[in-house]
Amino acid sequence: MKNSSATKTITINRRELLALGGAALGSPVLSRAFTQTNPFPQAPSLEVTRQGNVVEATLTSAPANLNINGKNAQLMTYNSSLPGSVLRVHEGDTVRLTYTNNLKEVSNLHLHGLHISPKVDQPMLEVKNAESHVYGFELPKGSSGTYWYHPHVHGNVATQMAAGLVGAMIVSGPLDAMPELRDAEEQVLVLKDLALVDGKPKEHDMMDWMNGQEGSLMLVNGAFKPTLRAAKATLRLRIINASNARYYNLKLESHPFYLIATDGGFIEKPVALESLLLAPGERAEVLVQLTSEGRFKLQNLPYNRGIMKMGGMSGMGNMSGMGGMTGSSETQPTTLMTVIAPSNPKPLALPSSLLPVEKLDLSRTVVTRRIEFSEQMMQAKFYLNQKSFDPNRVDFQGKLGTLEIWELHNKSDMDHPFHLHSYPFQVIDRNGKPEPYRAWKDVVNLKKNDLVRIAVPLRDFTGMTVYHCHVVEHEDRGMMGTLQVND
Ligand SMILES: [Cu+2]
Repeated sequence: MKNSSATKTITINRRELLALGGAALGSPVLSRAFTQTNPFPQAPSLEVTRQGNVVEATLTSAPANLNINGKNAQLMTYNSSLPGSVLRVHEGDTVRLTYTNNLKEVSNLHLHGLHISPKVDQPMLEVKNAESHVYGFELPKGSSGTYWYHPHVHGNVATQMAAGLVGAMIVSGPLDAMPELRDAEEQVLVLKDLALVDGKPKEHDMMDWMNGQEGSLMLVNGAFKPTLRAAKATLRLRIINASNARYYNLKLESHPFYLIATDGGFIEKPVALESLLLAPGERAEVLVQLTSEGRFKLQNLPYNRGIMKMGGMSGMGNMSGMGGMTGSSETQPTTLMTVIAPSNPKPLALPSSLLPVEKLDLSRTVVTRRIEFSEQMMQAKFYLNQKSFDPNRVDFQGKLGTLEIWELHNKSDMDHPFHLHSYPFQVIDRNGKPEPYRAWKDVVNLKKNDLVRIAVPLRDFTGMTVYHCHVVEHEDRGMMGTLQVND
């Protein structure tokens, strides 16, 4: 959130309240003072200039002091806010995004999830201090959905994201006009945890590099446990896991989620879910039907991703600063935010169908590749096919316009979320079990021993890009490979 009065809380103690007189007790103003100490901050929109379908915007990464949960924090931000402002664009738009780096270290932008050329979304590009780079691209038809942006310079990703460099990107499209979606209350939820020590991002220690760093401040749009007073009885939540390593296993009290979109946009019809697991980098859009008045907690349920625990770590190097600051893998549900339903809520009907998702013809597959995930935990080294990332090595060469199957095999002891840039894929099956619905994805989680098969159409763009684990510490420590797509 902006460093403004947005985080100001209204506090009033019992004596002051009594002094105001008993008659005031039931007044809406006072009850709000008690229930809404941290208002839900709407993710601000990035200012854009639009001429027809040409959109221009600027993003600047720089150090900034922000008020996080009532305390000053020295972070790295896009345009001085946490999260960065939402870039809102439309299918078919031509976007000209000028990125300026005012950090004292190299950075760049990754436009996570967009099907755009790797020559634009260049993972190896380095934008130095005080330099700018223009990202120019066109948003393909059918790409409406929830995306995000973050840095991608190998070796700097984990520390820069841990310092706050994340932001949302929303591509709208024709389907958003259907009444069941248009008339819902849309909210963007950027889930970003922070590990702060003395108001600064905690320095990564060995455990952080091994497990990926989790922060005990689990923020929603930069706010700690905010309260959303819903104006409408149907919510459309666009949820982004923008955390370095934390998994979110979400549940809203007394309400199922109706999944309508995954990483790459709409699915064919809503799918009811009791809980929703989002690995780092993943997104989902869900509808929530608030059918009764009340306050409902959005909780993060415990999820075991197989991380190394302190107990087994005697004799390790620098373990300082662990304690409460690295709140990893909670064993109890944690409240992320609270939703207050409107009075006399009458939710909209669910859409009966959304968007057809292309059925890929797997008989046309030209190559089947295999990627094995492994780790040397004690050295915090992570490998794909026994190799550490080398930007000068081409790991896979693909042919433009062909369909590939990739077999992702997790032979390590912890979960790894696999991410491929520029080319969205579909999950075919997991350990031989077909996926329950068709969806475009750019992140898929691999549990220990999982063998997940994905179908990867190499469409529209040639160039060199990367695939990697989206626990960004693992990416920085080698768990990344290169894909060269040729004519
Ligand atoms: Cu990983």
